[in-house]
Amino acid sequence: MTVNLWGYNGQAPGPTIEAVEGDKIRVFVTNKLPEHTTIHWHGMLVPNGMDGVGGLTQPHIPVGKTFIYEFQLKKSGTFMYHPHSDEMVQMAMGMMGMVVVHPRDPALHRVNRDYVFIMSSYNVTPGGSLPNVAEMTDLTCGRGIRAYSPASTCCRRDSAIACASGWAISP
Ligand SMILES: [Cu+2]
Repeated sequence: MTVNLWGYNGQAPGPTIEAVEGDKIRVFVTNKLPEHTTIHWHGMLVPNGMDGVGGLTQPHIPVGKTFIYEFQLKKSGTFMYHPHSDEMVQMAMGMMGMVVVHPRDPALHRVNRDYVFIMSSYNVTPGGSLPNVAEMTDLTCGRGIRAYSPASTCCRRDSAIACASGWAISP
């Protein structure tokens, strides 16, 4: 079965961004969708202008244009990114991804390997190739507590995403 989704760098969910606490990251977002978009950094402490809420903290990124997000990673943890621009449609089309910020101090929460899972469901009619974006497929999944921060601006569809991290602890 092949389903046409929207995503990042040709994939949905988008690539996992990994960096270290204290690093400054720069993300170039070129909008190749048929409508405007943004990226919101779910649960992350970022300057207001980098928070990605279209029409509120920044202008929507028009079709064909590039916006550069640049901010320092203030805290370690596992986070999400997704649009806050027609988000019900764009997330239902697959636009979401994860950010793993490793602690600056490797002795903090020492792990051998960090696994990230992102799960979402799509309602695709048999024989079809597009998700039905009007279908609310949420409320069946849990949410990883490390991926949620009450400080972030959040959208209802976030409950459609189950985020979890697994850690292989050294003996
Ligand atoms: Cu969110």
